[in-house]
Amino acid sequence: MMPSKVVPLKEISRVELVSKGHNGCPGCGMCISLRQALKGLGKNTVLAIPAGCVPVVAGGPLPLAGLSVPTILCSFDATGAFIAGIEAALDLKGRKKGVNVVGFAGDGGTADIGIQALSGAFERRHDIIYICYDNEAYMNTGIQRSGTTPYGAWTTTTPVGSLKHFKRESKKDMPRIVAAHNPRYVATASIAFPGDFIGKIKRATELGGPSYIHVHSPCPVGWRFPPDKTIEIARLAVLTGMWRLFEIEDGQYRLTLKVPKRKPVAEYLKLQGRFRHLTPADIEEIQREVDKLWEAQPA
Ligand SMILES: Cc1ncc(C[n+]2csc(CCOP(=O)(O)OP(=O)(O)O)c2C)c(N)n1
Ligand code: SF4
Repeated sequence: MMPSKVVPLKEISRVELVSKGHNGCPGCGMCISLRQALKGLGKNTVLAIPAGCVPVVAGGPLPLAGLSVPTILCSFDATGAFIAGIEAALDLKGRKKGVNVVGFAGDGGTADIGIQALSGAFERRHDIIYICYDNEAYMNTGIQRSGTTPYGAWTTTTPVGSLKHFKRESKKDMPRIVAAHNPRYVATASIAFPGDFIGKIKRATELGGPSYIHVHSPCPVGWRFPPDKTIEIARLAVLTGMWRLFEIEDGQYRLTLKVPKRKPVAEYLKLQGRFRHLTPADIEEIQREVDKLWEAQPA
């Protein structure tokens, strides 16, 4: 296994493949994920994006918005099938060399409705890169719960009134589900660690897929925090152990960021309105679960 290399900040590409003036919300973590991902991928990339917030950025009014790579808007449930088909067609025409075929989909489009197409594409071992931006809910249609919404969170389908109906189920572990397909590469990433994220994207492009990268992407609108806190919250997710940075290359696991002394999860939770209703006992419960998960997983 060759570990991915953290790209030093001054070596990150200055080329902007996401246009200025797009329609994404201020402080949107998904927009930052997309911008960072494309800096790692470069312009020889074909992108498939399903319904969700990402088409808002890719398909705004010209000439203000758009992406400077060929992009196809695919159906919500079929990102995996679209990129598999694009890759097969490029191969047939002898035009695949040097081209990254990439799906960039939300957690709803990946962990819930798109999981079958993703699983099929990975089982058939297509040379593709699938990036899931995880804003932990269906944001574009109004903040509904998804399989990756964490335990304890308010969403419009896990509402909190006098009865506390917050999300009772834990976060679906999508990277491990994909890892069970034995792809070339699986990694998690965070927009607060762009050098690590871009290094992992580059590793995926070198390997020749299938590769999967799951990037944690805070959403100020759905998580209820001011737009200037996006990176602070993304960083706290990692430093509290709520989000873990690792990679698995050809089955070999490696933690890519060691956190010697994790901060209390309360520091992460208290900055977000979606967790405002939690009692100290609820927070202790979340802390216990994070500790258990951290101890159970390889270091
Ligand atoms: C088959 C199908 N079902 C439902 C929808 C409606 N829909 C559009 S975007 C979306 C939510 C997408 O959520 P996610 O993938 O998490 O991306 P986000 O909106 O958070 O960016 C839904 C349910 C659709 N377009 N197609
Ligand atoms: S709702 Fe959230 S994910 Fe969607 S564009 Fe706005 S900040 Fe980004």
